[in-house]
Amino acid sequence: MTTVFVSDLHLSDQTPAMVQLFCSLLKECQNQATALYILGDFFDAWVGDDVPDGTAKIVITALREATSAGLPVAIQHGNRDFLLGKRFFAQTGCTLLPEEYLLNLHGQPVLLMHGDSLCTDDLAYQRFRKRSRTFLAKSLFLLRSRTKRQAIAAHYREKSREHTAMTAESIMDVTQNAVVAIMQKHHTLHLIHGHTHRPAEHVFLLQEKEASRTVLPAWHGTGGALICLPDGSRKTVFARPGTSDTFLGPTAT
Ligand SMILES: [Mn+2]
Repeated sequence: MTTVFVSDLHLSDQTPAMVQLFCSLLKECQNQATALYILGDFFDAWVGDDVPDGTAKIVITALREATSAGLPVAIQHGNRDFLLGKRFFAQTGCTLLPEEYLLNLHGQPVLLMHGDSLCTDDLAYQRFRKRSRTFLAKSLFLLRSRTKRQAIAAHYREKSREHTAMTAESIMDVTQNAVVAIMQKHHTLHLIHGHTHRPAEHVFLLQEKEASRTVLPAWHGTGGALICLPDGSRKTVFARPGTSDTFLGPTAT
């Protein structure tokens, strides 16, 4: 059976085709996968578990169905949806994974992360990240009205767009130093993350052993997923919404 990894779907009311594509991925996983891992930025924005918007309602219902049918779905926070909270996980039956999660994948330890904490050259972002993730900052934010929270989130998205436009590409990527340090900390030779929207398989030496870092694709116009098979092989597959494309191929009969 296969294990499926996705990240950076950035689902919102503005992306109905991607929401539908995710629901069809869930169905495929329900039939053909042992587990689904969502490594952050599942939603383009999440300002609290109360009063979910249309997209959130559709996704919560679909997740509930999939987990009730026996599919384990595990989720990590991304920088856009780190406020996904207890109520969301209770409603969907999904599991919240910590920021750094070491998975035993078919006998091999694999580190799962969203990836934003690895962009250590982006000092402005790391400062913001630290400030916004404290218990106090999150609690104060959640005390505000939903309208105010949405306005604040929109403001930060705009600031993020400006920052992205003004900052060199290399600064917004992960740094190899951070990658090596985190992999050594967890004694693993394989890291899977998202966040940078630069899907790739990077192979390098780590203490004289071959190590790899798989970067998951973002769902821009096309959906993408990493498929890992029990024999240790893996591939990134893409599916276009509104077509007969599938992520896992035809159901075996
Ligand atoms: Mn991200």
